[in-house]
Amino acid sequence: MKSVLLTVVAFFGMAAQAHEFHTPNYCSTEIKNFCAHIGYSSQPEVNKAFEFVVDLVASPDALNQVKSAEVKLWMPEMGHGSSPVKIQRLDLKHFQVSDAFFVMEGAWLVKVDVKTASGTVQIDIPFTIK
Ligand SMILES: [Cu+2]
Repeated sequence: MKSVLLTVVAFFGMAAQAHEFHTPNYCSTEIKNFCAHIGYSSQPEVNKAFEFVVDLVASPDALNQVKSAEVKLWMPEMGHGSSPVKIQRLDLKHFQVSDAFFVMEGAWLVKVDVKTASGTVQIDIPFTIK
């Protein structure tokens, strides 16, 4: 039974990593060594529902303090966002995001708000839509 459980954990751990594309890591400007990137399997297209996974990169202690996360899509040069996304936690460090609509080409930020026991960690992940 224990080995079955370990196999299942290993499988989902791998599945969460199995993305063809990744952004670099970007880190909180306030909390040291708390970073994140996104992974995705197909390239985003304007106005088409896009799915990606937010992968938090932090110490095990920090990850254990994470309660939830929120994601917003924002176009800083133009001062507008997009419709709310769906977000679901997959495991300690991975969050599945769906219904993400980049409504125009250009420079976007995937704004990640990580809610922890001691406050919110903000991480902006630049993401360009061509
Ligand atoms: Cu815009």
